[in-house]
Amino acid sequence: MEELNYNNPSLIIESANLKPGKVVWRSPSNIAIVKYWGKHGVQLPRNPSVSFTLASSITDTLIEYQPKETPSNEVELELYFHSERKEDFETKVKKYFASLIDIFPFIKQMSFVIRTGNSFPHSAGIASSASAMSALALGLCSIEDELFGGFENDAAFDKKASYLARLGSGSACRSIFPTMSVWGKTSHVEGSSDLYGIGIGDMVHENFKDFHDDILIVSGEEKSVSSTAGHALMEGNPFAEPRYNQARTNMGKVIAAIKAGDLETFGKITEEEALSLHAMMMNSNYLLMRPNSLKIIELVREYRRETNHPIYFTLDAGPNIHLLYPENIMPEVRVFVDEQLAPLCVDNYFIGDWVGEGPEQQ
Ligand code: 2P0
Repeated sequence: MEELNYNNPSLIIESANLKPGKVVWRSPSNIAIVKYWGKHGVQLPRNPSVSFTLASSITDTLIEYQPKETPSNEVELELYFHSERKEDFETKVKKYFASLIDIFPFIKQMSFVIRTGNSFPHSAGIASSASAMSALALGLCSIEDELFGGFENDAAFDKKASYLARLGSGSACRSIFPTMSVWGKTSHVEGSSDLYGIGIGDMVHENFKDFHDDILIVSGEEKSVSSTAGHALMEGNPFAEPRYNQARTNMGKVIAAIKAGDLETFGKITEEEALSLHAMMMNSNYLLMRPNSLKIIELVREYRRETNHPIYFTLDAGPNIHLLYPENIMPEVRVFVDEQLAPLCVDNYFIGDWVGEGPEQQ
């Protein structure tokens, strides 16, 4: 595997130069087409994955830093989520920062206050780890940039941010780039790596660049199995190896379809991947779909048969349905969603999202 060592003992500030500062990043969530499900080592994927970067499902994160009153090896950090101290998330971020001290020794010299919030309601049941952890990783890279400079170019910055985001949450490393990203070594994409995501926007056919993702909220309940537990379950799953091979093969097929603008192949693989992910969970005795998830899937397939429209579903490791389709059929699809699918959602709620331009520094 590729060697990449970001450990850098020289990222320590002379105490005379320690000054307070702040950075703000807005970073999006992403939706996987070929799914990452199963990991090993330090946040390394068992198979490559590819995702759409979203536009409206975002996390805003402000990191304020100031010199510690007394230097120590402890991470000093307070975290406010939508203006309220959130201790469980704070503990997670503290651990994350502590794990990065060899890469960013300046973490030990500072005390941090993090103010963060999501555009989507907590009850939407959307995994926020991709947007949240990518925003934090970008923030830390910006602090490095402000204090030490030294990034050769934007690509070097993005690569490091993606690497660090991966250490926070695997899927987060795909949120750094516009349009679409690939994470995990695959012969089908040059430059791909298990260590960080790469942007593949330049190889995406026009047909996919204006895709919509209507996220249909079938249940707002907490996930019954966390991602960490879900990945771990793959270790004892007798279908794990065939599943990883299926994902590797699907990467080849879907990357070719993404380049060629082949909506049909794209759609077939997208749905197969979603159902295969859920089949893995069912094999571990978890049923993550709800009755309305299945009703929506049936309705989408029926609507596709009747209209011939390129409209496809996918799911994360939960009951909500992501409805993927191109902009040109949006007016018609929205009638279908409003009349037939929204009534199957909690309070008729869905989030109209679309393919996005990636993170922004504020
Ligand atoms: C994905 N998911 O590719 C897959 C599909 C959910 C279903 O990546 O343990 O939160 O933080 O590395 O990234 C969710 O897992 O897991 C996920 P960790 P993560 O988007």
